Amino acid sequence: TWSAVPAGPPDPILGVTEAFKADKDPRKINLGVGAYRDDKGKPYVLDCVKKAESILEASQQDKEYLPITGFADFTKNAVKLAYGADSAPLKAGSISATQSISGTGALRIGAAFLARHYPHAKVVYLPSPTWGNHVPIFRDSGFEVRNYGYFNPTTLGLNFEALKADLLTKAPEHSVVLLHACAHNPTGVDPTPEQWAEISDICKERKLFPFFDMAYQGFASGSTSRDAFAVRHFVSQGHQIALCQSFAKNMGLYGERVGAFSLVTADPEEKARVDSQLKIIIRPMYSNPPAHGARIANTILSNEELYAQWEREVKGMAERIITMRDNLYNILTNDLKTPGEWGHIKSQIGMFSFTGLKKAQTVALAEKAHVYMTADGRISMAGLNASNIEYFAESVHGAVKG
Ligand code: PLP
Ligand code: TYF
Repeated sequence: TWSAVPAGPPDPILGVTEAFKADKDPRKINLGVGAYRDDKGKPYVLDCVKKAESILEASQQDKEYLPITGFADFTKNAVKLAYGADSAPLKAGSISATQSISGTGALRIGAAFLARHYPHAKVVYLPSPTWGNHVPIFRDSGFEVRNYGYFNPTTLGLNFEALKADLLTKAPEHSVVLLHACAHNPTGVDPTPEQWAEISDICKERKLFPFFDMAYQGFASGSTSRDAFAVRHFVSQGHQIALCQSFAKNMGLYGERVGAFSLVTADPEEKARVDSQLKIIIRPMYSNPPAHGARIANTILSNEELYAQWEREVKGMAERIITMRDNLYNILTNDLKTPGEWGHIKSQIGMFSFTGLKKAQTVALAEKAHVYMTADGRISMAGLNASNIEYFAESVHGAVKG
């Protein structure tokens, strides 16, 4: 029956972990997948998460199904975290929201909702480059996928002129524009607040639909409200955005699959109609989402003490990553005098650095130095720590000198 099924390629990001696992060298380093590691290189369960779990354990929850759109208290608090307690549509009761299977599931629900109900051509503009999974998510949902200029490989910074030109002159009116709310994956390059304001104006002028993917709130700057700037600015300008949230990175709840999808609507009556259609989209997909992770996240979001502790812990993760950026820059530039300009390692934001290493160099690093990263030269900064950063920098030095 399946004799005509062709073998597919491995996932470009998760395939790196497979190659890393197969490597037996004790010096090996995995900087592929974007998952936080502590300063010992170990996965990190936040203390606020452990406390929330013991509160839940003591409260003896049953295992009943959640409603189709999930745990309502959780989505309410997730939306408040993103839009801000003062958000006008939040206060007006016009934000439609549902729990989702983390950020990926939020994107899938959003794309499916737009594919069915957005009353214009299904064309989405993704930044070039973007998170690899964005392309199949939108394509599998029936969208035509196009790109807008984002990264300048020469400056290793934002190509704002190309971004503006593409949104102003190339994207047809009513195109959907995917925006990384903060900590752009894979480049680590974000627009400035002034540039965000311009992008918001362009979207308004060109009637583009802003679709935000926020997978790293708190991770970019260490402050959840600063990282929500773009989302809140667009909403303050009257944009009726779509928003995907993930609690994988900022609460370290990766495998628990905790997220939310929301849409700003015109008023509570429109919201109620959108709510009903979100249920109709989700019911045949997976009926209802898992409960445990959303209960953990809501326990933290709704408890003042745990919330304050969470903010400190997110900040701690963000700061450790920033320290690794400084250290890596210093070792390459000052100690090893590695050829090239490495300032971008410090200026880039969030989980990743887009090193500028070429594909051949990444292959050589894996084969000769047992150092693994994605082929586009992206490294997960969280994979670095005091024990491996010098070996990593020396390996990069070797790869650059050839
Ligand atoms: N969007 C972006 C840009 C991401 O980097 C990620 C995770 O790496 C996600 C969405 C979704 O991840 P998850 O489904 O684990 O929440
Ligand atoms: O490192 C990245 O960019 C992500 C990480 O189910 C990831 O691809 C891994 C697994 C997953 C979602 C995101």
